[in-house]
Amino acid sequence: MAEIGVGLVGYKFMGRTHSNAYRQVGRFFEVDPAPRMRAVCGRDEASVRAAAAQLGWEGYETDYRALVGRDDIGLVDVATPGDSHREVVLAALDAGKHVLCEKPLANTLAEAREMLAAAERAGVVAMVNFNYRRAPAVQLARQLIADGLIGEVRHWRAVYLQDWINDPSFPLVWRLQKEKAGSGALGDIAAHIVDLAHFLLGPITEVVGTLDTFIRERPLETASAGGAGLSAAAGQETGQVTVDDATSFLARFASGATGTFEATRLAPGRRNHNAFEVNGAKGSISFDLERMNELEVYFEDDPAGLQGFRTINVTEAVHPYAAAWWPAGHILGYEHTFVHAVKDLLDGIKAGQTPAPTFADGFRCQAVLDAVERSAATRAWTAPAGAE
Ligand code: SOE
Repeated sequence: MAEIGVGLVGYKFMGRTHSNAYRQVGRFFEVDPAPRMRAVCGRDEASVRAAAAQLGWEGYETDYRALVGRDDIGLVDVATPGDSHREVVLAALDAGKHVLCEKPLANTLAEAREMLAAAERAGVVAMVNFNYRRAPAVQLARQLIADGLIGEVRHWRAVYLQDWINDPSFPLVWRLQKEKAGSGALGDIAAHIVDLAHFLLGPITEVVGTLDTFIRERPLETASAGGAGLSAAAGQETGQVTVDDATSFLARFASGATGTFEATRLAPGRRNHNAFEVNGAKGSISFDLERMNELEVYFEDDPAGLQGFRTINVTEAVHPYAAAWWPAGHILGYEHTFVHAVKDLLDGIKAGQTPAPTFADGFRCQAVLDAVERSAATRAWTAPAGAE
């Protein structure tokens, strides 16, 4: 069996989900090449050494340039904050490596355009990890829509609601700083529902939206506060939040459908509520990530008196990815979406064809985010820019 050396840049939340995916994928799927977990990379040597041992990497690097230069690494996985996606991805592409880059592709449209052009020149596999496409229920939703089971699609309605920064004493972490994160809820979680909209309904042609920041000042993050999520010490220095807490926008699709999007990280009780509903002429489909194994469907053609939303438990062997895991009803979780993404990535490397979402898909998402930002400033309907 062929192997491909993997180098992972970043070892926090996304680094852990990706590491788990590389460890698990060959145990549940036929993969060729199989991933060889060569090295994880991070600037702090003590932390990245510990992460390598904990997450199953053979070694570690403290400079991404050393990682991308290694002959025993053929795939570079970028799981860092958005402000380093461009430099690491360009270095990996320049070294002729295949690339998996976490979402969103970049912090700005200009960066995304440059990364897309570099990927096209490099002629390698270059994929963006919008992992929710690979929930079996989302894959089933796409099949139902593509097969015409709900007829002409008229409405897309999606929310992505979290509450992890609702406490004003939550410190000013990197996701709340524009120079590191690029944007707030817009690029972090609205990006997911934009990508899902593209996946299920196709291109978005114009948007009009708002961006709001409710908590504008937060305590600086210090070691004494125990890190992110713990109340800062009294009298601690504060800093300005420079990104949006929330965004809402309307969209028109090339298909003629209309869409509404809302994303916020200040919705108390909503831990990771990524949900969408699609209404067609002959039926509706509804998905909620917090009930990831279920898909709610409604078909107009059901017999009168028996019409109503029904819940499909998307764990049958006939459902996407499900046969690799457990018997029907033994449900999957968030981490399995990353295993599915890595499985498809490895298949793509074998075939010499980048699986969706490609960098072009990542650029298309970034263009919608950019259009929302511009429309929030002008209060006007705004078309996403093209790649040229
Ligand atoms: C934080 O909002 C976050 O970790 C996102 O960055 C991820 O993309 C999402 O899957 C879970 O929430």
